Amino acid sequence: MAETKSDIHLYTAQTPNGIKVSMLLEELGLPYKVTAIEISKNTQKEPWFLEINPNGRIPALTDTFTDGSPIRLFESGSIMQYLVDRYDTEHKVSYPRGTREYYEVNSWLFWQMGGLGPMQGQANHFARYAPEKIQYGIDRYQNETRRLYRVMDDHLKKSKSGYLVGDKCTIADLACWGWVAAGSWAGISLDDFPSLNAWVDKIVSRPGSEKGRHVPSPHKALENRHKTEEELDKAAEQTRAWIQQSMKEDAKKK
Ligand SMILES: N[C@@H](CCC(=O)N[C@@H](CS)C(=O)NCC(=O)O)C(=O)O
Repeated sequence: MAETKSDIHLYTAQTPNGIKVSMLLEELGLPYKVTAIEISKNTQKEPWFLEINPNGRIPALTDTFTDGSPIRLFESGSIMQYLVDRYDTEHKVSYPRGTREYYEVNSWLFWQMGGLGPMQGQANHFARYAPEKIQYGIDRYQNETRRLYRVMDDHLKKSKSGYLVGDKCTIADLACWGWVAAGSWAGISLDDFPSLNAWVDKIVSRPGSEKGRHVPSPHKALENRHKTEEELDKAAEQTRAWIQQSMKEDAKKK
């Protein structure tokens, strides 16, 4: 794609899916505008937002496309692919299309989008947001998330660079990072996954990722590692109330 003047506008919130995109934008050193979406106020369900993302979830991104007209993007993985395709011409955090590494990055990116994110999201739901503790749901999703962490840990153990693909940090690492960093929120400790633990620190030590993780507000997930289950449950109270309310409203819609 031809390089044209960028006009990137990110609609986001402080969540694992949101910070993927701001971490990438900072890694690429791209200028961008940010609108913080208050998901607890359902701003993501307002008509103007649905025009950008019909699915009513963050992150979403708009830009001026190469043909000069607006483009609207949703789904964090697709946003990341767009940004590197169009702007990472020096392949700072991507590999050239058609190379072996390009497809390996895709494998991990899809693994995150189809596995890690949804499974850990459900672990969060059953462990923190369900109105009652349903042990079957908690076990099912925590065990599945733990299995996915083990897959990643085993892979990283063998990686010479300490990154998921090849010799550099890529969008595969950036897509997974916010989720793994928030493991304790889902009730999963990284103590059993030494390579994964080291990888979490390795990504934070990158100035771009470090800056991007604090968009649109400070990232606090790493601090949760030192909190007790009771403290985490207490911290989930407000979100739990919003999620329950939001689910009721969705269920009423035909
Ligand atoms: N697969 C989507 C998931 C997006 C998503 O679930 N976003 C959450 C925050 S992490 C959200 O907007 N939740 C608000 C809601 O469900 O209304 C992506 O990767 O972009």
